[in-house]
Amino acid sequence: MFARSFVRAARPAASAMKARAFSTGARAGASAGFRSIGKVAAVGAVGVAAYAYSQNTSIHADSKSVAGVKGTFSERTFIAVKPDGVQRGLVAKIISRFEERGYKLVGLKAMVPSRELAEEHYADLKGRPFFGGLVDYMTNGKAPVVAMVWEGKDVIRQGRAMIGATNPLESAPGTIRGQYCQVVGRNIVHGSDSFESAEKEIGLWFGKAGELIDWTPANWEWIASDN
Ligand code: DAT
Ligand code: MG
Repeated sequence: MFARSFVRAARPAASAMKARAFSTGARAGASAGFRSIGKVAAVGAVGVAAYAYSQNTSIHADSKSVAGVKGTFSERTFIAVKPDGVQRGLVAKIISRFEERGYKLVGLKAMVPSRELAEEHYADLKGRPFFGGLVDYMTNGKAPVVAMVWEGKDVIRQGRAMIGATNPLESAPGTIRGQYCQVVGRNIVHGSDSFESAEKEIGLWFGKAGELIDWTPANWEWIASDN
């Protein structure tokens, strides 16, 4: 209990954190912590969980980005089921892809974003002819956006691969868009395209303290241990 409330208290608002760079020491420390989880497996499940939890808490230190540490198990990405995906009842299927891959859900909420949030989220597309329509469809309230943060090894790049190409007609079969979509304007899901985008997007959508939950899956060593 104490550890949990300590984490909450120690975690600054995401918007404040996103501008901060990590120190090399913090980066190395966090990644070393996750790598060594396998070494303590012999201590027993309780010991592993306690050890992993204490390591997880360290990734929320003031020196750390909301997108975790790039290239480690703490890397995080922002994934969103857009209103068309929610209307079509595909939320569970999209969550399952990430869950079954062994990625960890650390943030989840349904919301109708403000125009301001949607415009900032898609700021790189401002000036494109479809920008107004894109913002309208994301914000009109005909269905919410289901916003998520997923955590795990290489999750930003892997998330993009799992989602597929922007234009569903070019998305590989078996990707989310390649399986469920036909049109670029209704491609049902968003995923951060880089570490910098993940930092920005997680900060935008999960900017309040306490919105991201740190936890350790009970089967963690079966997903993350190496030989
Ligand atoms: P992605 O969502 O794969 O990162 P993006 O960042 O280029 O792709 O564009 C964001 C969203 O904007 C995209 O998922 C759907 C919409 N969009 C992109 N290009 C479009 C186009 N030519 N016409 C209509 N909507 C488009
Ligand atoms: Mg994009």
